Amino acid sequence: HRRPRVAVLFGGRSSEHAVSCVTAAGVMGAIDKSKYDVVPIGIAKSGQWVIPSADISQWSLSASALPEVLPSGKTVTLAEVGGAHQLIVTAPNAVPEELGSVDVVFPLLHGPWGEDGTIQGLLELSDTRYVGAGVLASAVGMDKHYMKVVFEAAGLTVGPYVAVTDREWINDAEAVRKRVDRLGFPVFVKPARAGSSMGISKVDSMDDLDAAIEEARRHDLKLVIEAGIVGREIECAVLEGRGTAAPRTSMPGEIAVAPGEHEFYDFNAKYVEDGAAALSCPADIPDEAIARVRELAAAAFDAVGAEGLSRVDFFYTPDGELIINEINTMPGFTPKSMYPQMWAASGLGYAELIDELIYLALNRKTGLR
Ligand code: G1L
Repeated sequence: HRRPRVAVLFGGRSSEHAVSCVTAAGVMGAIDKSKYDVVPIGIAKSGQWVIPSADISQWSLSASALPEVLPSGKTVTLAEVGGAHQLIVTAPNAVPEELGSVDVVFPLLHGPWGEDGTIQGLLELSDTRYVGAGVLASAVGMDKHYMKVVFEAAGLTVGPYVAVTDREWINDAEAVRKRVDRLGFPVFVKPARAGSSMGISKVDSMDDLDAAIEEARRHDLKLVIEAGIVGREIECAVLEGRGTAAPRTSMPGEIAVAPGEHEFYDFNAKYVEDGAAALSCPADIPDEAIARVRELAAAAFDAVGAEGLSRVDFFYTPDGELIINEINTMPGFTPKSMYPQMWAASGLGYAELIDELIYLALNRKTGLR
């Protein structure tokens, strides 16, 4: 009875390569190695798949020393061996060696080519189990426009927004400006599909709209422009239930951004300046609001058809309304990140969380959807 083999897939071609490496180091450090046979698989910024040294100290770098995956000279491919798809490692000038069949993949990849469902599709095609959301939920979770469409259809309250396609902006920018004007200012201009907070700006007047749109368009030609919402930022961690049990929800947390520190909770606040944005969990809100956040978070998880885990973010307005901001099917996942911290505050530690995610992936019913 061999130990399940867990491949930790990390790095990638996105701007969040470094975040992924740091996260993989966290997971590699906490995963139970007496229970699992753990294989790290890196994707270099060039796109080449590499097997890094298993010594995580080599690639567990601080966020300021942005790492590249260390090439080992081996490349990894998905290939068919004896009728089954397997991950194959090839050393230069050598006969391809089987990495062995992998029982489950931990896909720690962000942004386009990672959390948009493409890696999940590759794993589906190769009949490989993986942790977390499937193709559709990953794609919906990546697209701030379709995410809102799905939330609205499920009866969740989303804030006022407009979606802007490349075609609309190029053909009739004035019509776009008019639609945005109806939202009132400030607005937040966001690429519809981009990792974390890339390309987002807060716009206080029409004078600054075009520049913000052009900035966001560097990341994605489809945009979402949202009305600014006055409210506290409340988040909730959701974990798929075992078997046919309902999704489990953590105690909600609140993002307390130090006044004047950040106009909004941006990439640096999340990943670099570790601590400029602090989580307070459980959030200091009334019990009935806590209960409602947890219900809505589970409803959002089900609305997009998520699996494994998701972090769901809300605005809690001064009149007690809960407006859903977004679902993140691949939340920050270092031991210090909000998702693991909310579970830690709810009694489930980082190592146990990883173990539970692997359990859910290994026991997922596959083949029928
Ligand atoms: F595999 C999980 F559990 F589904 C998973 C996958 C990806 C959890 C968390 C993440 N998060 C990330 O990959 C990232 C936010 C660190 C981007 Cl690199």
